[in-house]
This record gives sequence, structure tokens and C-alpha cells, in this order.
Amino acid sequence: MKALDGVRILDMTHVQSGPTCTQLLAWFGADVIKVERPGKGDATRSQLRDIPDVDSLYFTMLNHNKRSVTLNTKHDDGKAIFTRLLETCDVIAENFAPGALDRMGFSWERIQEINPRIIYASVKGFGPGPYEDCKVYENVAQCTGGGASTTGFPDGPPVVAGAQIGDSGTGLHLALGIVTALFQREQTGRGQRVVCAMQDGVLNLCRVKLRDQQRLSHGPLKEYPQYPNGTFGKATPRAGNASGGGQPGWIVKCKGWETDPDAYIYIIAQAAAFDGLARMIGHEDWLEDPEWNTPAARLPKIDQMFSEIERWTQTKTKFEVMEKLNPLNVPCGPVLSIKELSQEPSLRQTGTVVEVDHPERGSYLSVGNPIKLSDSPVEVKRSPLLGEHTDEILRDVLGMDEDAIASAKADGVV
Ligand code: CAO
Repeated sequence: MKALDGVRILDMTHVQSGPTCTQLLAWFGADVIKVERPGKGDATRSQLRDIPDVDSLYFTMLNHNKRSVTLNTKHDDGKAIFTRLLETCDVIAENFAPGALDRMGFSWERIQEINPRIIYASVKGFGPGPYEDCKVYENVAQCTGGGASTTGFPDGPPVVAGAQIGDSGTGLHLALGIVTALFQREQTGRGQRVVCAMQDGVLNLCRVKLRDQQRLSHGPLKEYPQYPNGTFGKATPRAGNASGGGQPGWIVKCKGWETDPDAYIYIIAQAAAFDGLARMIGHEDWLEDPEWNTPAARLPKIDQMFSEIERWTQTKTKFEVMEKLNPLNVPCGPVLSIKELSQEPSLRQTGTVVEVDHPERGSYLSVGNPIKLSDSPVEVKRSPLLGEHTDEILRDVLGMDEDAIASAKADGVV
């Protein structure tokens, strides 16, 4: 069995944030019924298409293991079908612009009347406040949640991260909210409202930056590259590639960096392993030198220290550096390109990178479930075609007969 066997989710999500959440729950065994607009479906089906008329990778990689039903929830008959779906589901998840479900006639009060046990889960851009009505995409969330102002180099503009912390990050938060609410329902018998704002999700992931904001009023942030030779302003600044923890770290060039944009490695020069690191890079002289042999003495010369480390790393590939430094307990990590990650055998073995077959596009690579449960196996199944399961859901979940299904189709309701 799977962890969420028996849980049925009415999935009104679209684009990225919501679909990542319901995809995870589907991998854990929930029956996820994706409701899509007849004829159109989730907008990402046709966005960033690489093959004409075939569901995009954007869509397929975010909607595995779901069933798709088309339904016009603004049509009166569609609302009736939607109401019956609400009656049979444990969770409704959505990430429309604020108020969209209310405008369809399904307020939280109405949904509770229809099914008091249902959990109503939403992603929104902002929580209650001045921006609550705004539409939000990934990079807007990164900018408004503290990600962009703290990412990049001190002398450069704010930068957004490649990791989708606004969308997929908030989807993860929502998934936790849903399973927590399901757990509480075991005790209370009642559903509840679960809301995650993308701004809140990003800020949660920027927690250490709020820590630093408060430390700033008590003196300079000594682990930031601005210390001691630069200046600090009033807000947590951008720290380049500084480690953010108590140990100095930086990205340095490795052999081949002139032509390979990913020939770099992150090295943490932590005090406990410093002697071995100094010897390895040919700086045994540092061990006896009071200018170098304590963390405090090195602190004002971190740039110089990493320049010396880089002189050595440039003579080795990033993997050779890894092999040399790991036995010395020097924490380090090669900058792996997405190409390298997609080919990494260990990630294939664990199911973190999976090859999936699709009837229209053939085989493609996806990221599988990164959360491993020992007693809930995951089988990654392809995303549904638009409306692929409309008939079976109307028939098997709602008990509609063939005539009723035919008439819903004729009226454009499904
Ligand atoms: N039948 C009939 N109508 C449907 C439907 C269905 N099955 N499914 C959706 N619709 C309607 C909605 O009711 C809505 O109509 P109204 O505007 O009349 O209320 C409309 O389709 C589109 O909804 P939308 O406003 O959410 O879509 P958008 O493309 O304009 O905005 C987005 C997209 C993502 C900016 C917005 O949904 C949003 O801010 N969501 C919350 C934050 C979020 O999750 N962002 C992450 C996006 S991933 O980067």
C-alpha cells in the first residue's frame, strides 16, 4: 500500500506551485483528479512547447500520476458536477488568482456546507494585507519574499535563484499543510482551510537572512564578504557565495573553467580541517604563521585565502578536487550542471531522476519524488492527456450513466 491510499484530491491547480504539491501527494498514493477547462486545460500544456501539439515538458513534469477530467465550472451543470466531486473528495487544492473559486460560487462557507470533512488548500501570492489581490509568479515571489535582495554579489543588482523556491517551495509547504490537516481530521472529523502565501514561503526559506538583519544592529556580519574591508548598509546585504554559516566558504575555479561554465567547486575552509587544506594547496607555511594559523587572523584575508586555494584548484578538475579534499574532511561540492545531474547514475538508481514514457512525446526525463518513504513505494506514471479520464471519473466516481455523460458532453460542460 501507499501512504495516502484512500485519499482523494480534487485538483484545481495550474502552472507550477499548486501542481508540484498535488503531484507529491499523488506519488504518496492519493487519487488526484485534475479538473481542467474543456478544450484548453492547464495553460502550461501549451507553454514552452518543444514539440508541436504535444503537451509541454512544463506540464508533463509537474502532473505525473494524476487523472484529468475536463469540466466547465462556470456552467450551471458544471457546478452541479463540481459539487458532487466536492462531496466525494477529501481535499480540494487550487492556486487561482485570489477570489476565483468564490466567483464560481464556491466560497469556503459553501464548500464546508457541501462537505464538512473537506480540506480546502490554496496557494496565493500574498497573505492578507496590501497585496492580497495581486497575481504572482515565481520571480515576483522571490523578489517580494527576500530571496532576490539577498542573492547576488555585493556590487551587483538583486538576482533570482534558479531553484523555484517561490513555486515548488510553496507547493511543498502546502503539501505539508494538507497532510497535517488530514491528520488533525482523524481527531476532529472536520476539514479546515489551508493557505500558503508564496511571499511567506520564500521568507521562510530566507529565515537566516532575517537572523542576519537583527544581528546587523549589533555589529558587522563577520562571515559576509563586506567584512572587514567593505561597508554594511541598513539591510541584510547580498553575500555573493559566502557560506552564510559560521565557516568561510566560496566558489573557486577548477581546471577547464575558461571553456566550461560549470568547472567550479564550492569549498568550505572550516577551522577543524584547515591544516590539511593548507598542506594540500602547498601552504604548510601558514600552519606556523600567526598571520594565518587562527580563524580570527585569517578573517580579514578570506579573499586572499581563497585566491591561494583557487591557484591549486585550477590545476585539477572539480572531481579531482573532491577526491583530494573529502578524505581531509574539507566540505566541498562540485558545481554540477543540469546535464551532469541528468546523467548521474546514482540519481537514476534512487528514482530522483526518472525516465518516463509518454504516448505523444515518447520518452523524457523528469525529477521523481525526492522524499523517500521506506514503506510507500513510488511509481512515476506519465501525466494525463487533457480530459483522458473524464468518462471514467463521471462514471466510476460520480455514478453518472452514459446518457448523462453524453448530454454533459453535448452541452460543452465536459
Ligand atoms: N472552468 C471554468 N473556468 C475556469 C476553470 C474551469 N475548469 N478553471 C479555471 N477557470 C477560470 C477561473 O475561474 C478564472 O476565472 P475568473 O478570472 O473569471 O475568476 C480564470 O479561469 C483564470 O484564473 P487565474 O486568474 O488564476 O489565471 P491567470 O492565468 O490570469 O493567472 C496566476 C495565473 C498564476 C498569476 C494566478 O492564478 C495566481 O496569481 N495564482 C496564485 C499564485 C500562484 O499560484 N502563482 C504561481 C504560479 S506558477 O509560477
